[in-house]
Amino acid sequence: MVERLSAEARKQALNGLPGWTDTPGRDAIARTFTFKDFNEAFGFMSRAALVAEKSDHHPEWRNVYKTVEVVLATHDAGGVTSRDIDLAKAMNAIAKAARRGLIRPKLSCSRGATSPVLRNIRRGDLPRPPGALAMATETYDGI
Ligand code: H2B
Repeated sequence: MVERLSAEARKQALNGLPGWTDTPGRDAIARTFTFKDFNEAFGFMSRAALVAEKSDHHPEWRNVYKTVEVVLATHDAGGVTSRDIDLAKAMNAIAKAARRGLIRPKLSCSRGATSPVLRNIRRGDLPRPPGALAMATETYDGI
């Protein structure tokens, strides 16, 4: 099991992590990311989610429009460990790429406009068998 960092080691690690701070009243670190719009924020979250799942280390986070508030702690250890520092570093790198427009959901369109892809999809183009939504929900519940 991975060990909690000492106060000194955590301080040192935070020095190399722009934007991240201690969380008052809790052994955890936090950062609020702000992006250009929802698309950019969600692109960041999608990519970060893949890293989190792959490393079996998951963030506590909250998204409102273009901001993503992240708190990292290792629940099994009851505090901040090297796993949180690694994920924080990855998130900073992903946020940089997202801001440079390198990570965006594919079907993006500016607010109020319709993308060429969506404009060309007509009612009835997409197959929608009866019960498709229920089936999708069941699949997700099963994961
Ligand atoms: N994420 C975080 N942040 N802390 C953990 O202790 C943790 C986790 N534990 N993701 C993992 C999952 C554990 O529950 C599974 C069983 O490996």
